[in-house]
Amino acid sequence: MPEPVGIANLPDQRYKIVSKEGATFTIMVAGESGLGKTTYINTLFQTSLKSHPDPNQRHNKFTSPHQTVEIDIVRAILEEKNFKIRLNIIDTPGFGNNVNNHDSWVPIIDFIDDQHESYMKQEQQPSRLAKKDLRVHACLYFIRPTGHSLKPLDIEIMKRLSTRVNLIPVIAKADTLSPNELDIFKTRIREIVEAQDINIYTPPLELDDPASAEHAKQLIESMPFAIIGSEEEVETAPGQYVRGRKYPWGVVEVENDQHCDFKKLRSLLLRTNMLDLILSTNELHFETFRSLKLGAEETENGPHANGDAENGGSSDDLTGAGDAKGTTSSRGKKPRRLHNPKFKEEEDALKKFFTEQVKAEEQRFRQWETNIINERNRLNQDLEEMQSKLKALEDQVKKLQIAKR
Ligand SMILES: Nc1nc2c(ncn2[C@@H]2O[C@H](COP(=O)(O)OP(=O)(O)OP(=O)(O)O)[C@@H](O)[C@H]2O)c(=O)[nH]1
Ligand SMILES: [Mg+2]
Repeated sequence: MPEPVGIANLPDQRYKIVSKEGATFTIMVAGESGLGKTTYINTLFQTSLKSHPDPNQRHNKFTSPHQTVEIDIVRAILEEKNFKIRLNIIDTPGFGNNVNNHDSWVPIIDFIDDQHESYMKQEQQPSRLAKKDLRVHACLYFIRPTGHSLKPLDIEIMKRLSTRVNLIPVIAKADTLSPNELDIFKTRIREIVEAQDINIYTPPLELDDPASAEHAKQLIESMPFAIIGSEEEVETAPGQYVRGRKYPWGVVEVENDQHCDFKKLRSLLLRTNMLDLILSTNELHFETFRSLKLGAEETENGPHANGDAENGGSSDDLTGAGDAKGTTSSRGKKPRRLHNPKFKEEEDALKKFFTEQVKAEEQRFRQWETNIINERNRLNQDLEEMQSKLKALEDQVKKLQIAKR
């Protein structure tokens, strides 16, 4: 890396914890298409860590030539002094261009869940071999710099992400908003995040260390971070080049705190909060995933069941707690949906949809029943009127017949 990231500057204790085996750190970028996710990755590491796809190899020539088309993992080793970090950067295809946007972001959620699941399976193996760990420690969610509000799609995706990973919302292409617009936009996003109960990552305030508490406070106040990405260096003064974007009216500098929050976010990710992101992923998100999954198994098996059906079974299912107990159950293969929090969410949504449909149908049926009863009453009334008319006519006929005689 051209620039030291400062991991060696971590406080001593943290340094020891992480440096024993080095650390694995995984960052994911997600958000609508064309917001500069791939560019950001390259800006963060000041190199073309990631090449943009070849436009000629794309299936759909109508989309932007740089568009990322599949989930893409770039691996790198960060080294500083004798300190090593295995870094994984997960670039995801942007969504928001399609008619059915649902399909385009489900793979991202799946990816996150699958990594938790894969890690959980490895933990349950007796082997002490180094685990392959691609659990996402920080997910940067790119928000379009509209200056207005968050889209319902953003809210929905952020909600789902925030229950799974450390979610860090960022305002993309901050150079397209004026400082005033940016302030208003930030406030609005913070309000929506709060109102919608979206659980975004908040750096912990370590009150016993005033300097780091102050830094954390600044980071919290800057959320959502406004970022600018650029893969080029531009000239600010003769012979002086910086990362930035050149406009007719001047240059916006990526690493200038007056222009955007790029440096703050980089510091959070690669220096001050890397360890907290790693630990909270393990202690909060991974544990939530694990207990949801085991909870689902328990519910299914009953509290006393050993549930070892998967031991020799499907690779889809988890080798659950039953593995340790070593008993064999005659239970068949469990449906996977009960094991995965994502499916639980979908199941709940389906249940809600189904209940609403049933209610609507019931309502329709009641209305139809009322209409039929009304119609029957009307017809009965008509019939009675006709009958009395008929009776009157018959009486008239009788009278006439008597008169004739
Ligand atoms: N003005 C401005 N343009 C940017 C910024 N970052 C990236 N861009 C431009 O936006 C375009 C899209 O950038 P990408 O990095 O390919 O966007 P992406 O989010 O990876 O897009 P997908 O792969 O389709 O999801 C490119 O032309 C970039 O040069 C920024 O901070 N400001
Ligand atoms: Mg991309």
